[in-house]
Amino acid sequence: MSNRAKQPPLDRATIAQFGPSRAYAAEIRVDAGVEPDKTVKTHCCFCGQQCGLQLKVKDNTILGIEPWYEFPFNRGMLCPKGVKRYLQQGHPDRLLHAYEKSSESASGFRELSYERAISRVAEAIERIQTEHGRDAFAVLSGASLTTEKTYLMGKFAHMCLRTANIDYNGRLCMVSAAAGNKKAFGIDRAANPWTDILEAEVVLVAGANVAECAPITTDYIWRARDRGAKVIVVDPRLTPIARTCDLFLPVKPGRDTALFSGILQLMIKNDWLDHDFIAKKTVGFEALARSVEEWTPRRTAEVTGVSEAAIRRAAEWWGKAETSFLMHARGIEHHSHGVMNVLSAINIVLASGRIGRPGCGYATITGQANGQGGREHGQKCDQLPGGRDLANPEHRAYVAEVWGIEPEHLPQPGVDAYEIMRKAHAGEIRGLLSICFNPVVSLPDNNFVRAALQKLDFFVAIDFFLSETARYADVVLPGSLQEEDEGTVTQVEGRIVRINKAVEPPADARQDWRIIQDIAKSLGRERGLTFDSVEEIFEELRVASRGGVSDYSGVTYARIEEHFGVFWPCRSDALDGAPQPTPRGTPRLFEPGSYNPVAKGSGPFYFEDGKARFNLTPHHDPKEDTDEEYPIILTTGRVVSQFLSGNQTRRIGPLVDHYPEPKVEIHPRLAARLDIVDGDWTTVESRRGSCTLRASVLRTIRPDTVFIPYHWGGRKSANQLTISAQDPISKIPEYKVCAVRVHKAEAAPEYSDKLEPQQ
Ligand SMILES: Nc1nc2c(c(=O)[nH]1)N[C@H]1C(S)=C(S)[C@@H](COP(=O)(O)OP(=O)(O)OC[C@H]3O[C@@H](n4cnc5c(=O)[nH]c(N)nc54)[C@H](O)[C@@H]3O)O[C@H]1N2
Ligand SMILES: Nc1nc2c(c(=O)[nH]1)N[C@H]1C(S)=C(S)[C@@H](COP(=O)(O)OP(=O)(O)OC[C@H]3O[C@@H](n4cnc5c(=O)[nH]c(N)nc54)[C@H](O)[C@@H]3O)O[C@H]1N2
Ligand code: SF4
Ligand SMILES: [Mo]
Repeated sequence: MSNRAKQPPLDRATIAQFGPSRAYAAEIRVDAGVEPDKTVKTHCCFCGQQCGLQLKVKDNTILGIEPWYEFPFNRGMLCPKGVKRYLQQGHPDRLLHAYEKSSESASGFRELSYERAISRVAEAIERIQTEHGRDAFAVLSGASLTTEKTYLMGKFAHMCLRTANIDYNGRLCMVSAAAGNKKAFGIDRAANPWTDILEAEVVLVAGANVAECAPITTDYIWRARDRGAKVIVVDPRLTPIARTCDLFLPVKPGRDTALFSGILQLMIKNDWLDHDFIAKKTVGFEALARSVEEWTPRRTAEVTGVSEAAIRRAAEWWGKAETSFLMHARGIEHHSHGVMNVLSAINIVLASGRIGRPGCGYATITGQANGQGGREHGQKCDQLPGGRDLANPEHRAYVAEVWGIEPEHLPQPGVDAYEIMRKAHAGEIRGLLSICFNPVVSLPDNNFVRAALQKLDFFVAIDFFLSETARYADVVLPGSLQEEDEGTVTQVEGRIVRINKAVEPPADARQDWRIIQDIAKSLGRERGLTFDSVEEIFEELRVASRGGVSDYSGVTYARIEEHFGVFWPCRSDALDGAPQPTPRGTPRLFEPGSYNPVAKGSGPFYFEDGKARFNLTPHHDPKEDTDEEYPIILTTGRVVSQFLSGNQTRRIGPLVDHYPEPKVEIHPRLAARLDIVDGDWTTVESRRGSCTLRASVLRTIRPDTVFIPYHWGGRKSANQLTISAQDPISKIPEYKVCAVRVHKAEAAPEYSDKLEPQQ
């Protein structure tokens, strides 16, 4: 219960928080002097920080939020999105019923009963799989779903539909980091809890706009800085965190491998290395050392656009530090050589020996709410629960046994999310179920994606707001908001936390896992998909993950509640001869004696010999570099008040007011050359599409680069321009570099400044 003073009565300010337009005019039901029936401790539905907060609930309505000061990660702090998230519930755009496509209705859809919608989906699946084979029906899933749901989605695809083709939106997000971490450490998780940031002498932030995208992490970095840490930021833009750093390296987009190789070259030359660690705990250093010899400061400066002096200073600070923390995010990962970038960052961590100790850390910053848990339990195209591999016979046998099927029953690995679109376009995939994914906005070169969706025989989307993607669906099913269900998610540190249910889904809307089970039942293939509760799913997931790298077998809901989360791997008490798990699991990886199901030797890393791997990381230019025709680099990303495809945050008035429209960030020198002034309508063209937006002329970006945030659809979508080139290992798209030309628009576009939340 709130012990704060009562809120003032409904007033203009309160109404204003819903924003100006009807689309944002959520029913006014603010906490205006109303005492809630209950407050529910849970977590934010948006990013991977997974801030703890409390929802205030009265009569199945969320009135607002209260801080949850005791939750240790964010200690009550929230960013603007977390504060306003509750305005989604009861929003007039909320899908309350199932819909089917109809040419007779002006909206293009007509309502149908939930039961009829489910049987339409089942009939379509049956027909497509009978006529075209099981793999002709594909599934796209999402990492904003709870871990229980992601586990269920993998089981639904692999055991019920028996299709090879399931993949998820983390393909656009975490896969370069995941592949790099697995190659170097054998495990894919932040190596340290965030409290280790506070102990670091040097904090290196590469390709991460932490102040806008991982806001709570800013607090950790600033607290470290207050204790004397030096902060180094690598980004083509002077982001808010960069404005407060000690050393800024304004790298040219797509050149991070060269930069890290240059730093390593200086570390070797000056002997800023941990020889003991390298000898005892790693393999591959010699070959790497030879390969980076060519990365002299001069050459590194030429390729990266960062001054030699800055490179030398970064290497010296990093090289000489006693403790340090390196973190990176999509800025180095969204590339056709994203895995190489990640590996080159890991190389300088391993060479320093500063990992697996207090104050010595490394992490990739997880993006989506469950970007971590959502990539562990079988909704990736090559994966089974527990981080197991679909291609590995032992792994198949283990999971098949848990599921009570023969291993041959499991399909072989399928294709990635973008390849699913290519196969749809080619007519090989005929049907698609998409849940928690808005590919029409979020995939690169999205004119192609739209064309692919139009070729499908049948498409069903499960969402709570009609997304740009759901508009292409034959059937739309009303799923659940995060606050309408319970479960677990794994946040940025590898900490598994509890999502608690605050309200019931309205009208015909159903919890997502029930919808999936209803489809299975209607297909007559419900075996293994008859769970009665979310906890029952979790209990099975514990068994299915046991012995895998992502081992959750020792995690229980009660333990999570008791300890403000449990860090995986956490093995079951019940395993023969296993050590008792520490109640909080494994907050810091790679410590001597910490649980490791893979290493047979004495080393702490997740390979049989227990040793980490150095990897060779040759530099490659981006797939589409600039040329005379397209002379400017486009890079894309985020702003603080909008989230991902924007299907949620473009409906929250105060967030829209904060940043209503995408703008093109452009340096004054480039703007002057193009005769563009701040606020001018500006056309950005690539080989794939063009987009006219207002210019935001500012000094915080490299003059050879423009930046557009991608949270909008239709004609405002940055992904009309981006390239579908992918990393060969991780298959992540190259969102961070393509070539464009820029000019002042002849006239304002017809959509002008109008707010278009639902185009
Ligand atoms: N407000 C908000 N927060 C979010 C999200 C959101 O949509 N909105 N999304 C969440 C998700 S899913 C994710 S993945 C994370 C993403 O979090 P971030 O990765 O921090 O965000 P981005 O804006 O995608 O890119 C980060 C930075 O990379 C820089 N960059 C571009 N090209 C390069 C390059 O070649 N090298 C380097 N070193 N840097 C480069 C950009 O200038 C940008 O500042 O944020 C999460 N948090
Ligand atoms: N140009 C460019 N493009 C990018 C990026 C970039 O930096 N630049 N970043 C990429 C990254 S890192 C990411 S993560 C992707 C994200 O791309 P998407 O995953 O497509 O974006 P979301 O907005 O999360 O889409 C999720 C959809 O599911 C719905 N949804 C959310 N939660 C739930 C739920 O619990 N149940 C159900 N049923 N539905 C739910 C939302 O309403 C929304 O329509 O975008 C990528 N696209
Ligand atoms: S969006 Fe991320 S940082 Fe902001 S409140 Fe939610 S979880 Fe915390
Ligand atoms: Mo992401």
